[in-house]
Amino acid sequence: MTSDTLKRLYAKMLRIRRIEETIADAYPEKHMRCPVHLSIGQEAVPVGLCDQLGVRDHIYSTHRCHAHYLAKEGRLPEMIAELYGKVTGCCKGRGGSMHLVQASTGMMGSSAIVAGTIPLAVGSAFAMAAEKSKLVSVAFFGDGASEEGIFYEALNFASLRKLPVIFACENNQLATYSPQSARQASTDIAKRAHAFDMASATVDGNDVEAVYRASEEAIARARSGKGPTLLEFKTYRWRDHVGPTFDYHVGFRSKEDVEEGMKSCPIESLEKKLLSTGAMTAADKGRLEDEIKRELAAAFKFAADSPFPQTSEIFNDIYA
Ligand SMILES: Cc1ncc(C[n+]2csc(CCOP(=O)(O)OP(=O)(O)O)c2C)c(N)n1
Repeated sequence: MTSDTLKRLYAKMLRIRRIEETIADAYPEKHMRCPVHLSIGQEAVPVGLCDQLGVRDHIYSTHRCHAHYLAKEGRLPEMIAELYGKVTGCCKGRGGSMHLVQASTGMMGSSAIVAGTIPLAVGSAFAMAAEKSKLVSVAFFGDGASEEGIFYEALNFASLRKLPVIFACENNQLATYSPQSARQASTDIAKRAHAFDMASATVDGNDVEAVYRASEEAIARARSGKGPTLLEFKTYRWRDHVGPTFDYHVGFRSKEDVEEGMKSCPIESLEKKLLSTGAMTAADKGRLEDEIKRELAAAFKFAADSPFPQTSEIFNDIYA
């Protein structure tokens, strides 16, 4: 991979990390009155995959959707405004953190119903195939979602029709506070594709280069009409399942466990590589940090200055 590509991936991961850290820091101010599920530690997956998608390719996400929205070039001010419940938010302030949608950038939906968006991604791929468009649809979901029946129905239909869809499982080894090994008879999620004659791979989800390469292959397979791929990215969630802090108090993992997990930080490892090869200097990194800070300050100001929706609009944009 060229150093330009690596620097771009690094910058995207760092930006998402800083955005989520800022959300965590600002959360106690109570301007964001929705639950937040942070992806801190998991940035390599959305960045390595979405970097190779075009604006017309579709992605679908979950309750943990900030990183997906941002990696797909979702606009930051509209995301923060959405978290503030403001009318300028990407869902007019009606969705909050778990329901980020921005059709213009190909972020087609996210939902708190575990596995709920997997069939929607298959539906997009069905339409893309019918239109012979060479577009790709991606379903991001967690290891917990792979326990839902709809996951298997979606795999079957996608493989049967050779649809251009990528099932991107972010296996952070936890569903709320329950470890994967306590819930699943086999923890090898990628292997489940075999039952449907589907291509699959297990990938180090903390290594953005590995994510990029595996995604490149899956995207090429989808665009050339050869069908879906199930990618299982092994990664690690640093913060609490929900909320801005950590979850040591819950008792299922210790501070030491989390510190061990943090050693595979996708950003730190790439940063070391870029600095040691001279592809990036400390001054370059400083400039990047300053740029992100300025962007964040402007986005939070935009959210704070925006109006709330009018009560009279409450029945707009709903099915009834
Ligand atoms: C259908 C359904 N069942 C249960 C829940 C409650 N719930 C919310 S998040 C979550 C865990 C999801 O774990 P995973 O899919 O691994 O995603 P992660 O939170 O690790 O990103 C559960 C069980 C829900 N929202 N929807």
